[in-house]
Amino acid sequence: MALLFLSEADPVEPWRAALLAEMPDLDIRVWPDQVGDPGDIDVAFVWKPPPGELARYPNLRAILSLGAGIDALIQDDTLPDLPLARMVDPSMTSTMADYILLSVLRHHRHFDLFEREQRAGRWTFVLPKRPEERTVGILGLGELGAAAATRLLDHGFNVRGWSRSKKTIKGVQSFHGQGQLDNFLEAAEILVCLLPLTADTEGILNAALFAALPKGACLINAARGGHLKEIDLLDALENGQLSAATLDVFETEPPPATSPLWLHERVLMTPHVASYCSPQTAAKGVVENIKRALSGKPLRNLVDRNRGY
Ligand code: NDP
Ligand code: OXD
Repeated sequence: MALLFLSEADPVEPWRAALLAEMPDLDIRVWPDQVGDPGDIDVAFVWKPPPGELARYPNLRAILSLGAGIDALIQDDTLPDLPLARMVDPSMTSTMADYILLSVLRHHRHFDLFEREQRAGRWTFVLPKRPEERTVGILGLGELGAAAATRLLDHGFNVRGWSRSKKTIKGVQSFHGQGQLDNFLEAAEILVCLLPLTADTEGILNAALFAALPKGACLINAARGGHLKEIDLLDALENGQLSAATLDVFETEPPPATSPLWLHERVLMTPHVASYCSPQTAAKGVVENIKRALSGKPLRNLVDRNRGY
């Protein structure tokens, strides 16, 4: 049994230690130098493999993603038609909930305003509302969205979420489907995007959606750059429909030096760090999936390729 480890973003050593602690006889082959015979590879554990690369392994049985979002993987037409699992990890879930709470509080407590006012040499005194008086809307109530919703609820915010199917999360108002999107948006003073990037959700953060939000709403996008029409965001910030944005993800990462987002006084950019997985907490689930792949059992956190997530 050999596992291909392929990522230019994740150092292998912490993964090697954590995976071997769970499965001491695992043969880990690190791409590109330690692959050996491609025919030896049973399972691939990957983040953004070069297009075409995974088609080179004739005995591959499953693909495990190092990331929660698998949009880049399934855009590769040559990706073998094998079971594909996305990453679900307690550390990833909890660091995302932290990021969303931090970003929501920054807007809710007017720190975005205070940062601008300080730079302008102005002492501007504004008191926030109570969290109970602030409605936060979350697009996507899956693994990450549901955890963020619960963290915000614990903090006293009024939380609503939108998903494909109806959800029952205590205290969270659930909206679902295209037909309920406008109702969901009409009260969302702070809008968080935690959707997967699919054909249905690409470009969803656009002028029409912004127009359905309360005037002066804030946007937090921690999902994918492809969800956002940047030009529409810039217009909405210009005309006051949106008052501020926090962006963790971009169409091109990093954005080109010419992007107006870099210096925009109402935009906070973070470098795709909203959440991160920890080999120590994720290894158990990865090894469980390796064993499932080897014994032909269905993978956990299996991606439905037709749905796109
Ligand atoms: P999940 O698959 O667990 O959840 C996705 C949610 O989106 C579900 O609630 C799903 O609805 C909903 N959804 C999907 N399509 C639609 C649609 N067309 N209309 C309405 N709702 C829809 O994903 P995760 O929570 O694990 O991750 C979400 C995304 O977060 C990832 O795909 C990735 O892009 C991003 N991400 C970003 C990171 C960062 O550091 N910035 C790190 C990790 C992930 P339903 O439940 O009904 O199926
Ligand atoms: C992602 C990740 O999907 O970092 O963005 O896992």
